[in-house]
Amino acid sequence: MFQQLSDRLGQTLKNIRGQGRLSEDNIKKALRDVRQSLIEADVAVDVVQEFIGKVKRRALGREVAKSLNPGQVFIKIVKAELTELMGEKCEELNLAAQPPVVILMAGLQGSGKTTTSAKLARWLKLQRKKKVLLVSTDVYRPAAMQQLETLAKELEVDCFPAEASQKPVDIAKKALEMARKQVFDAVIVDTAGRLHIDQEMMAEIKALHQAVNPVETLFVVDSMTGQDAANTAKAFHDALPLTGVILTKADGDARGGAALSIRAITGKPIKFIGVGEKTDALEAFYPDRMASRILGMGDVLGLIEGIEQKVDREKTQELAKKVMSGKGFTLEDFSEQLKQMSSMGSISSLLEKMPGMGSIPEAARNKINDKMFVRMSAIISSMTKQERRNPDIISGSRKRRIAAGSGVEVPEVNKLLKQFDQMQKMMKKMGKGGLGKMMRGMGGMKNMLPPGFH
Ligand SMILES: Nc1nc2c(ncn2[C@@H]2O[C@H](COP(=O)(O)OP(=O)(O)OP(=O)(O)O)[C@@H](O)[C@H]2O)c(=O)[nH]1
Ligand SMILES: [Mg+2]
Repeated sequence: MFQQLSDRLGQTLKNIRGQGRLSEDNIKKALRDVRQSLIEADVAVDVVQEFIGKVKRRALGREVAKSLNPGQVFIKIVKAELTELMGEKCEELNLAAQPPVVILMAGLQGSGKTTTSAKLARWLKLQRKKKVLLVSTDVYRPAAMQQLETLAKELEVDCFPAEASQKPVDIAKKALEMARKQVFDAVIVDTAGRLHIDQEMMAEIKALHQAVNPVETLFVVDSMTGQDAANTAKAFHDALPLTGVILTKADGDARGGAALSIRAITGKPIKFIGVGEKTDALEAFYPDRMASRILGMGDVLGLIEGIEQKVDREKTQELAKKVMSGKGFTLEDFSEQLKQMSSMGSISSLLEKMPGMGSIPEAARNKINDKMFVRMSAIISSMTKQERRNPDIISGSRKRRIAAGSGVEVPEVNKLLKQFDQMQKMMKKMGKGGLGKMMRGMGGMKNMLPPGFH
C-alpha cells in the first residue's frame, strides 16, 4: 500500500536525516523533493501547495534551528503535517444514536459498496458486538441482491429479504421497520452503483436518504482513482450530506493520492480503508499511524491490533502456558499455529505494518502467502501421531511417504522440519521469559519467513 509514495518520501527524508545543520538551502531542496513525491502520488495540487507551505513555515522557523538534531525535527514536522492532512484522529462510526443506527452506503459503480457493506457488518458484529441488518436496495443490477445475501450468510449476519420488483425506498423503509421490531442495533443500506451525472439515480439516493434518515452516510470510493476520488466525493457531498468516506482497494494503490487529498478537499474524514477482497480486509483509519506507515516507520499498534483481532486468544494463551511450563512445543502445536496464521487473512497486509518491512522487495514479501501455511499444514497432517510427537523418528522413507501424502516434494518436508526445529528452539527461549507478549502472539512469525529475511 502506498509503496511508491513511501519509497520516494523515505529517500528524501533519509538524505536529510543525518544533516547536523540544516541550511535554508537544503531545507528548500528537501521540500522540493517532498513536493515532487506528493505530485507523483497524485495528491491534488492545491493540497500539495498548502502542505508544503505549512512544512516550510515550521521548518524555517525556530523549531528546527534551535534543535540539536535538525534532520530528525524536519522529519517530525513532515509526519505531524501528514497526520493533520489526513484528519488528526481516528473518526469512528457514530453509534451513540438511538438504535437502530442507519448507515447509508453511497458511491460510484464498482467502487466496492456491497463488499464494504459486508465488511462493516462484520466489523460491527465482531468489534462492537452489534446486531446488524444488511439490506440491498440495488434493484437494477442482476444478482446484486444475491451478492449481499451470500456475503451476509457467510458472516452469519441477517439480510433483509427484498425483491427486485420493489422500489428502493420501500425496501429501505420496510427493512427499517423490521429492524425496529426485532431490535437490531444497526441497519446497513447498500445502494445501486451510480454515475454522478445520472440525475435520476442521484434523485433516488436523495429520496433514500430522506426515507431512512441515516446517522452515517458513507461515501465509498476507489483509492486507485487518486485525487479524482476526492473530487467525486465532493460532488456527492454537494448532493448528499456525507458523514465520512471509506477508501477501498488501498491494497492495490501504490500512490496514496486519494488518502492524502480527501480530507482537505471534502472536509470529511476517512473512517475506514478497504485492504483486500475478503470481508475481514477493513481497517479503521488512523491518520497518525498511516503517516507513520507512509514514512516507512511501520505501524506497530496497527500490527498488534490486527493480530489481536485475528488470533484465537484462548488457544494462544494455552500454547503460551504450555511453552512456559516447559512441556515443549510439538508439531501438533505448530499445526495449530499455522491454522491461526492462515486465519489471519492476508499475511502481507500484516507484514506491511512492520517497521522496516517496507525495504524488503515486494516480490519477496509476496512469497509469504496464505497458501504457504495451507501447504505446511497439509504436510503435518500427513504425519502419524507418533511422528508429530517425536519428529526425530522421521527417516528418509517416512519423509517420502509424508511428501506423497501431502502432494509436495521431499525437500519441502525437510524445510518444514527445519523450521519447526528453529521454532522449537525459539519457543524454549521464550519459555525462559526472553521475548515479549507480542512475539508470543505472533507464534514466531519471523522464523517462518523464507531465507534471506533474517
Ligand atoms: N483488492 C480489493 N478489492 C476490492 C476492495 N473492495 C472491493 N473490492 C472489489 O471490487 C469489486 C467491486 O466491488 P462491489 O462491492 O461489488 O462494488 P459495488 O460498489 O457494490 O458495485 P456496484 O453495485 O456494481 O456499483 C469486487 O470485485 C470486489 O471484490 C478492496 O478493498 N480491495
Ligand atoms: Mg453493489
